[in-house]
Amino acid sequence: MPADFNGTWNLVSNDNFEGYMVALGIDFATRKIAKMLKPQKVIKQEGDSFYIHTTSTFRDYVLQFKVGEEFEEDNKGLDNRKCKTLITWENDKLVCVQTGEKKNRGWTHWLEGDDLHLELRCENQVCRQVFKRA
Ligand code: ECB
Repeated sequence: MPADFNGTWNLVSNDNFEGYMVALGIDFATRKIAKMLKPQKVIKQEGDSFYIHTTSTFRDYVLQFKVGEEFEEDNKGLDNRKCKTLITWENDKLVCVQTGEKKNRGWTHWLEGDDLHLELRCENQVCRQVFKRA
């Protein structure tokens, strides 16, 4: 039985989101707004099928996938670059590789105590986000 990420989660910390956005080429004005946000994640998980809705007052992003099945991701409303995306289990961690124009792009989700962790990677930048149950 893999980890259970189901729930509604609120962002409580967001380390180096600025560096991650710069690596993605997000413009200054958008970064200024984006770094003020406190996004919420709604995660629905049934076995290896996932629905992750990241919501904020500024932009929303929905990702639906099955673990182990590569798909094309459009990153609409984020950097808008298309990637070939593959998410796999590494023990109880959900590891995403986003293959495309940007090197070393991807993310990892895991649970630690009552917290949801998300590490976002692009090129040489790592952003660390922590969420608590709403
Ligand atoms: C959708 C809320 C954040 C909106 C930020 C708006 C503009 C900044 C543009 C690009 C920055 C790149 C990413 C934003 C950070 C978080 C959004 C979702 C990150 C993500 O891919 O989460 C995964 C794992 O939970 C599911 O899509």
